Amino acid sequence: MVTVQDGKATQMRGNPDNPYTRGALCVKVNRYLEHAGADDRILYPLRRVGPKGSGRFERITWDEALDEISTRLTAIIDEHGGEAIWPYQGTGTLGYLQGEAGEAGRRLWNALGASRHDLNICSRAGNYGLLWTNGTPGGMDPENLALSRLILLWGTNPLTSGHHLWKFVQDAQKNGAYVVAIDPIRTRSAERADEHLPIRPGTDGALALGLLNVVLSEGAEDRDYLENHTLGWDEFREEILKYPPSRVAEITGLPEESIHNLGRRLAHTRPTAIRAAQGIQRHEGGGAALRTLSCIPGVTGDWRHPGGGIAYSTSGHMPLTVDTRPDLLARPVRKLTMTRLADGLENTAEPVKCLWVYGANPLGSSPDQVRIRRAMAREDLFTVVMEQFPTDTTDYADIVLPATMQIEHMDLHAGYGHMYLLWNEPAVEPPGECLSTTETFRRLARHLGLTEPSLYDSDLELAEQLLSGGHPFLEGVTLDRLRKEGWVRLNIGDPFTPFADGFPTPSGRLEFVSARAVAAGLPRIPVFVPSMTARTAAPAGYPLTLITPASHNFLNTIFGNNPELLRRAKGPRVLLNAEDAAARGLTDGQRVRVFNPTGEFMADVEVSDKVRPGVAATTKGHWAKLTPGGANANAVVGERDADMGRGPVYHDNFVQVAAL
Ligand SMILES: Nc1nc2c(c(=O)[nH]1)N[C@H]1C(S)=C(S)[C@@H](COP(=O)(O)OP(=O)(O)OC[C@H]3O[C@@H](n4cnc5c(=O)[nH]c(N)nc54)[C@H](O)[C@@H]3O)O[C@H]1N2
Ligand SMILES: Nc1nc2c(c(=O)[nH]1)N[C@H]1C(S)=C(S)[C@@H](COP(=O)(O)OP(=O)(O)OC[C@H]3O[C@@H](n4cnc5c(=O)[nH]c(N)nc54)[C@H](O)[C@@H]3O)O[C@H]1N2
Ligand SMILES: [Mo]
Repeated sequence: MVTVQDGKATQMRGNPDNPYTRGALCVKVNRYLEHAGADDRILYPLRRVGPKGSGRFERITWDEALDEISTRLTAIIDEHGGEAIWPYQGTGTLGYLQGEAGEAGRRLWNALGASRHDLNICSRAGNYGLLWTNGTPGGMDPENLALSRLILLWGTNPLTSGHHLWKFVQDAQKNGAYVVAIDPIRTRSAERADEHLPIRPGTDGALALGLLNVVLSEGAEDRDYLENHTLGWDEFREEILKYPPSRVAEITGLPEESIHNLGRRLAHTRPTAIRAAQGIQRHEGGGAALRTLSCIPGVTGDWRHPGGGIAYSTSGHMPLTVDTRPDLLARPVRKLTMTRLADGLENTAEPVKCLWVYGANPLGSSPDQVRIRRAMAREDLFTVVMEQFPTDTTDYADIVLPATMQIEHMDLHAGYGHMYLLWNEPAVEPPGECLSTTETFRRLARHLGLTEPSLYDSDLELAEQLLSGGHPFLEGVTLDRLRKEGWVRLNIGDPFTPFADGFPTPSGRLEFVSARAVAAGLPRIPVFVPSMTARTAAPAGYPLTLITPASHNFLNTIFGNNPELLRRAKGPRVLLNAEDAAARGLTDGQRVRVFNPTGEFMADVEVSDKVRPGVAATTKGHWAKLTPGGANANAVVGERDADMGRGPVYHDNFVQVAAL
């Protein structure tokens, strides 16, 4: 809710009537209006005047910008074909109109024959893991955590990365639920849990099998559920039997007793909810980890009970129709992978000649910063960035187009942590000459002389199309109602029991054995796949596993230039256990290099018992150019793939830490 006086937004609050947020905003969004009016906001189209990377620009008009873009794009398409254009869309906004959920702009890219873009940077490996088992990445309604008796916060730190969920955890705790955080770091959330299991990174699949091993020893598997609702139990059971707690203790670095105890709790507590989010799957075994975790409710029968099951992302349940008009493509085109930007730009056989970045900040957020920086400096690469702020990435743009923020444009949102649709009505006029994503693409289409009518659909027309699919979850959900009420809960019943009528898998059952996984080259049943750092001996000289989760003060790299939030973040820090700090002669507060053969960044050491020996922890989100040394944590993250969907491996890299 935004209060506007004389055309200016003066106050922003959460709506206390909203059942999911109950009116609370987070540390970052509390400063949203300050951010929208910040001095460094980009207000006009810009053309580069200095060398790439210098961030030196001159102001130009929209017409000049669109002329230059049209000329360059047309020449590139004539000479190299449309596939030489890479529309690099990120998660800056998840909106269905202006952002990634609706693949904003894709109709125009299809009309131009541009390469497709696989936005796999966030949750892809886990999505697949769940898909093989349940047929969908969607699972529990996170609100139902309030009904759980045992909650496993598995590789997620909701008090930092999605604090609305915490109210439901607290409701459950008040009703006597036991909460366990499984995380190599003792996070804010772990501190408020009843128990913290400081697992060795990348070994979660083994823990899941070990817990199920105890469930079997207790004779607590739900035989009726296994018989009637699952596929392949006998085979999966054999796998579970290979992981007694003693073996799992060795793999995970957890005390055998803790595994026994939690296994017994899991065996005898219904309903049990597993909340796993994206953190756990940012490593080479991430997909397999989610696949294994998602089998737990199949064994315990938890899907029978509201408050039982696994909650990962709710986006898999969203019933909106996104029509990107693939029929506008004259012929099939290649798909380029978001997490492989350096590789993509280094490809000389089929070169990328135009990189079009929107809602993304690859120089801050994508893996292998050093190579990306080098590749983006290529003089023959025409780079356009639609942005709100002068980021690390805009510094390499040829043309920067000023973009609106949430309070200035229209959007339809769903989100990935709840079961509502939300309408975003613009509250104020855009400042300067900022344009929304949809309007920018409509103007570009006109400038290019394209006649396809669907490229000119208005925001309201697009919203109507999104709601037009006739999905049962949309019964009673109209655009009018959304605009009037602001948000509408999907028509899913309350409490929502997603698999009451079976699973959307080929067999209609929860699949321990998956023929589709086999067809994708994966094992028939979930097996433990350790991360790279858990699987291989550390290379000489780089003994520490670095994990780089969400910062409390930034949203990915968004807000990374807000002075107050930067101050609160206290600079990039790297947490080291006292043992690891002492072995390197490092003291608390000391500035250090964190490095490996991929690159290096600087940070201040925090000596802390929050991390286990062998693990170093920092956060994502710091802008490279605002950091000493000009690099952030992604300078040491390799461009490697997770086991499924080519997901990124942000929490799966070996490093060394040393004094400057
Ligand atoms: N404040 C804030 N909130 C955010 C974001 C932000 O940048 N800042 N980003 C948003 C986005 S885009 C996303 S995708 C979500 C992500 O939110 P989360 O899923 O919570 O993801 P992460 O912060 O990456 O990691 C969560 C936890 O996983 C732990 N972890 C790392 N590796 C392992 C492992 O191998 N096993 C286990 N068990 N735990 C592990 C980390 O220590 C960390 O505490 O957050 C969203 N919310
Ligand atoms: N080391 C490390 N790196 C990570 C992660 C990690 O855990 N560790 N997490 C990864 C995850 S989960 C994600 S989702 C990615 C995010 O990576 P990206 O998708 O690149 O997201 P951001 O870095 O937040 O950059 C988004 C940019 O979009 C801009 N923006 C916001 N709204 C709009 C809009 O409406 N229009 C336009 N044109 N621009 C807009 C913002 O100003 C911002 O600069 O980062 C990944 N990077
Ligand atoms: Mo994400």
